[in-house]
Amino acid sequence: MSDERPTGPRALPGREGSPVSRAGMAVVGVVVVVALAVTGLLVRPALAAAGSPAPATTGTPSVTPTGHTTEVTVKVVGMAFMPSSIDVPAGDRLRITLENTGDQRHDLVLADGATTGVLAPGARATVDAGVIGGDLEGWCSLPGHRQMGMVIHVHAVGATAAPAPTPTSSGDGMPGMAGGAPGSSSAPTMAELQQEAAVLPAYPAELPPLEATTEHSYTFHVTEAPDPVTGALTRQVWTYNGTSPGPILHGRIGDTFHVTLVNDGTMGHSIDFHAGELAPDQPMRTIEPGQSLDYTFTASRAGIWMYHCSTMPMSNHIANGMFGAVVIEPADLEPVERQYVVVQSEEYLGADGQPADPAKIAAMVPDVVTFNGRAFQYDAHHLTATVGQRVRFWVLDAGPNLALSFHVVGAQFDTVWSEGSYSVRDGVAASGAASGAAGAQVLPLLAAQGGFVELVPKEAGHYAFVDHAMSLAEKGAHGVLEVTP
Ligand SMILES: [Cu+2]
Repeated sequence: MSDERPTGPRALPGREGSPVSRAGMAVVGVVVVVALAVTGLLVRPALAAAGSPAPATTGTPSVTPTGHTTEVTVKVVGMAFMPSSIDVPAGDRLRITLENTGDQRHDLVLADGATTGVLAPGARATVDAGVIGGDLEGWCSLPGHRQMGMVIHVHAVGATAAPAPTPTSSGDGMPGMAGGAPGSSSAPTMAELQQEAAVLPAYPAELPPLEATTEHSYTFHVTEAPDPVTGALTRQVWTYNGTSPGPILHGRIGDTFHVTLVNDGTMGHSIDFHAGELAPDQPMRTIEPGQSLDYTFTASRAGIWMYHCSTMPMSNHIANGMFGAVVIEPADLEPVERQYVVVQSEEYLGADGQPADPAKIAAMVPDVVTFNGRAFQYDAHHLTATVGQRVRFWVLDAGPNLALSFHVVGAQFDTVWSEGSYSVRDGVAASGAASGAAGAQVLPLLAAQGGFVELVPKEAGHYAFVDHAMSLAEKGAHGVLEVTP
């Protein structure tokens, strides 16, 4: 044979390759020859004239079409394409069939714009990459999937010119990535965030009252909808029941919670309650749009427990708003006059109207940091107490990434409870310091940690509560407790 070029996909070491067939497309070949004779240029116009909807020839515009087609089947394994690298003889037409063997929706988008469209689990579709004249990149365009490694590389074997440049995007910087990622927005100013917080209602920070029952039933509807960040910028927020954080649940040790999760979104979602102990396989599984699942757990330990979407990439689903808190009181907790819930989270702004920028999430440098889902909202809408009242703040760090150093300006905490135990209670240190002389200035929390603090303001005034990682407070993790006489 005169043709000794490699024709198949290049399987990764130790991994199974995909079936390849080489179709001798005589008809196409004839069309190509005619096209070259007429135009002296490329195959694409002629193919389009012949009725092919395929995209433009990729890479260098000087390849000679072979008239052959390389066909490759690509599967989904975890958050990767398999194979992730395909060798194609330069000049061959490439057709990639994507079989979505994953557990959530995926697609394959090529750098020239050709796409399979979004495929549900179990579905398959074929994308025509056109005649391959140079190397070509492809990726899954669902939010964060490309950054997780869902990238495919097409190598044009025998191409003489340099590979065609692929566009890059702002905020890019992931290895193996180039082009196609969503754009991003620059960080809003403090004034812009404060102005928006003032015109929007605040998320209710009061801890919902305990119910008489020990059995609690909820339905959580997943939504995906735009939410204003500033007067000129919106982001897409993914929620449980339309708010981020989702509903704050409140119960006692031994209570049972029944949650029906309904996915009203456009992609796979799920939920993971830290407040329960169970095998995650079924209740935490990802469900398709239109599907629902039942999740029942019994709260056997006290705490302010995070819940969140656990669909990959979790960093993106949490950063896009899918988190909330379950407050389970310690058995001997005393009543207080005021109880507030503060959940910190980070925003990594994508393009206007779009979900978070995955590259910013990976870099862990947020544009905005919020208490209860909106920057500075309790500066515009104060939390309140009166002098001498005992105020309990339940605090959760939803992340997805950064720590929280919760502090109330002008106050000291005489009670600090975190992750299962008191370090200080009514001014007595757990370590046995002198009665009434112990206190704390911050409640330190890593991502997903929670606890509560108590303070008794002695004077009227405006007590700012902040993340004492001050750059994060300046990005929005800041509010005011207004104490009146
Ligand atoms: Cu989700």
